[in-house]
Parts: sequence; structure tokens; C-alpha cells
Amino acid sequence: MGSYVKNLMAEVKAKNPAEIEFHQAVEEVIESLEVVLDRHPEYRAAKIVERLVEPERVLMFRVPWNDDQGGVQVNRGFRIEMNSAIGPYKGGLRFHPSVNLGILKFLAFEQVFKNSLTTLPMGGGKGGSDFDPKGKSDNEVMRFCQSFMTELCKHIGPNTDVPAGDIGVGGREIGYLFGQYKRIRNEFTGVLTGKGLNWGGSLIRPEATGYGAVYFAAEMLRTRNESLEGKTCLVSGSGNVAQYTIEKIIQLGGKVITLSDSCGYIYDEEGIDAEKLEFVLELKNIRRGRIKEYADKFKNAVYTEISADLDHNPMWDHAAHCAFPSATQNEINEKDAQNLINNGVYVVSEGANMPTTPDGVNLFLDKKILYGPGKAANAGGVAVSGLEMVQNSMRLPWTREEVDNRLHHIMKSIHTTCVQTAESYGTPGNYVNGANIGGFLKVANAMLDQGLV
Ligand code: NDP
Ligand code: 2IT
Repeated sequence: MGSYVKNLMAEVKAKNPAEIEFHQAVEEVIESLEVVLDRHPEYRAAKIVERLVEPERVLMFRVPWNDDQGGVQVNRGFRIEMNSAIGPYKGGLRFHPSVNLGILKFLAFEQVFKNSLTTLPMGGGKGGSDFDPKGKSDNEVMRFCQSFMTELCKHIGPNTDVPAGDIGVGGREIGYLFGQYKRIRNEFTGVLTGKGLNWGGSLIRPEATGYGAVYFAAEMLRTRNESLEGKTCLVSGSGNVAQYTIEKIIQLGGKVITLSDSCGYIYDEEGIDAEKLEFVLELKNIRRGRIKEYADKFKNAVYTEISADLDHNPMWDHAAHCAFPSATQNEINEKDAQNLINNGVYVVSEGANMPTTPDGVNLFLDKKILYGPGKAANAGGVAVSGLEMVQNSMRLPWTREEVDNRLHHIMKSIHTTCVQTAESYGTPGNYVNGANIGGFLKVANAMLDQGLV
């Protein structure tokens, strides 16, 4: 680590104590950027990086709501408006008990670079709450969303800040949030993405992150004249991203043998076929059940609880070619990364945000496997959100084929940017540098153009 990175990291840590995920995300990016700053002293002089690590605005608010027993509940709401150099703030909302300022700042920071890579004009933001939708009734979720939006609606708008879904926020939550925004502001606009199809949503948005992560893996494989046909894949999570990752892998001739949730994972040696995936969609999206039920239904599958005491996750310890981490941050540590490599995995495409710890990432880079970091590999979701904004502006919906073709084209273009940028900065094949530098350049140049703001 050079002295510039060291000093900057010391400052970021001193100013933002205890925000460990934010420190991790910043350190990874600025390690990639040192070489860029050496080539471009104008970025250093304008303190572009120092400005990038400081959110333009942080909103934090009380969210009171009534539970079904009439009791009072209080949660905390957030929106981080990180950077608007190339477009309105854009990024998801996460509802999960682990949510705090540091986690949302890491996500908002990564979003800035990811959105820049999509080629669409979107700035970066992220928000959410420590509210846990698990075990809540639909009415409780609705009352929470209405209270959350009652404050948030003062700060967002289709040309200002456009939230979407993330962990714990899917179609149901976006519906309640949109309804309350419309009621208070008295306007029907594209203020959120991931909307229902008959009220402004885009076809393929639910599928987009998973499909995109698989398209990105296919592009990485193509650099070695290979495809996903016949490849065995490990997928973690069982939510939105995992579900459509599996669908696309099946379509492209691969086989998926794992799925998980925060309690445990299932291993299905025969592979999760379209019919079994149908069961998972119903289990997770309608009944909101646990993945354990998969092994109760399909007897050949084995369920294993994941204990927090273990120093590794046993689901990453199965023979396979590809891994698609699609649950949450830091779900692959160094030992997991070593297990993956020992088991023959040589393609990792990150559907989740920052799912691999820094030691794990370094191992993937040392071993020169095809490693697609989240900023690049999972950008398909926000890219189709951008396409939803385009359709809302035109008041004209596109067909499935139109959106899917555009998504595919965007993922290929992100892949090309990563490959070419990594090469021109002296680290061929390093998608981490490719994504960080590629995403940075566009934002940095826009910031220079717009003066000291
Ligand atoms: P969902 O809420 O639909 O699903 C999340 C899945 O991950 C669930 O299976 C959940 O299990 C599991 N999970 C969540 N937190 C943890 C945890 N702390 N430990 C273990 N398992 C956990 O979310 P998404 O599928 O939308 O998001 C998954 C990942 O993809 C996140 O990292 C998100 O930031 C990222 N992402 C999402 C995009 C989108 O468009 N939705 C776009 C780009 C990235 P359980 O049900 O037990 O909580
Ligand atoms: O992490 C992400 O890119 C998302 N959760 C999607 C954001 C969006 O605005 O669609």
C-alpha cells in the first residue's frame, strides 16, 4: 500500500469510526486508483477521491409504526445520497436488522462506480432501515413502508433520487412505498424502480441482476473460448438475485447444486431444474418460508445448517466450476476462497455486493481465476432500473426482448470496459482494477467539469 492510500485510509477511518464495511469498500477502490492518480495529477489536485468518500448528503430519521397488536414500534431509516456527478442519486433500499450507517455507506459508495459502469446517466445512493420484514404480516409491512416514505418523500423525486429494492425490499414493499409517495406528493412519477408491470414497472427488472451476473460470467468464460454449457455452479442465497441466476444458468446449459438462506443451505447433487426452481419461487416469494423445506420436498437433497461458530461456510466446499455468491457481504472469507479453488472453481461472478473479504479477493487474483467483482457483475439490476426510468420518461413500455437485449448489451459493454481498462493500467485480467478504474474515470471527469461542488 502506497503512502497516499495509507494516509487517506487513516483519515477515512478517523472520520468514520466503526464503519468497517465502508472502510473495506473504500480501501479496495483506492488501492486500484493509486496508479490513476499518478497518471492524472489533476484528480489529486482537485481532491476528487477525498470528495468521493464524503457523501453529498446523509439522511437519518425515525420510523414509528404500529404492529398488529396496536403496540408502538420504532425503527431507524436512512438514505445516503453519495454522488450526483453523472445523474440523479440511484440505488436500492435494504430492510434488514443488520442495517446501519456503515453498511449503507459501503453500498452507496460501490453504487457510484457500478452505476457509472452501466453507461447510463445515474449517480449513486443507497438507503434502508433496520426493520426486519421476516415474520411480519402484510399489514405491518405496509404500515412500516408508509411511515418510512412519509419522511423519505421529502427528499426524493424522479430527477433527484430514485430508490429501488435490495435485501428485504421486493415488489410488495416497492408497491406500498410508491402508493404512499403518490398519495402525499399527488404525482404519478417514476420515483421508484422495480414497480409492478401495470403501474410503470419494466419487464425483466425482477430478473435483471441474476441474468446480468450470468451474462457477465459467460463473457468472462468467452475470453477462454468456453461457455456455461455443462458447468456445475454453486449459488448462495435464495432471494431475488439467486432465483434468476439459477434460471439463466439452466437456460445456458449449466447445473446449479446449492442454494441457501441465513439459516442453512441445500445441496442437490442432481441439480435444481426448472420444476424445482418453480417450487423455490413459490416457497420464497409467496409463502416466505425457509430453504430447509426444499430438502423436505426433494428427498435427494441434503440440508445443512450453517453455524456462525464455523470459520468457513461448508456450502463453498463442493466440487464445481463456477460460484455465484448472491446473498450478502463478506459471505466468502479467505478459507472459503481457498476451498472453492481446491474444489475446482475458476469462475466467480458476484451477484451480491462485496460478498468476498479482501483476503479472499487477493487469493482469487493471485490464482488468476475469472473473478467478476459485484460492481461489474451485478450491475444488471440497476442497469434495468435505468431502463425503467427511460420508459417512464417516454411513458412507453418496451417488450421483454427489447429490455433483455439491452441488458445483455450493457453487460457485454461493462465486461469490455473492465478488460480494456485493466489492460491499459498494466494489470491484464484483473477485473477489480478494471471495474474500479473504469467506473471512477467517468465520475471524476464529470466532477472536474462541474467545479468545486
Ligand atoms: P433478497 O432479500 O431477495 O434475498 C436475500 C437472500 O440472501 C436471502 O436468501 C437471505 O436469507 C440471504 N441473506 C441475506 N442476508 C443474509 C445474511 N446476513 N446471512 C446469510 N444470508 C443472508 O435480496 P436480493 O436477492 O435482492 O439481494 C441479494 C444480494 O444481491 C445483496 O447483496 C444485494 O445487495 C445484492 N444486489 C441486489 C440487487 C437487486 O436488484 N435486488 C442488485 C444488485 C445487487 P434470509 O431469507 O434467511 O434472510
Ligand atoms: O445494489 C444494487 O445495485 C441494487 N440493489 C439495485 C439498485 C437499483 O436502483 O436498481
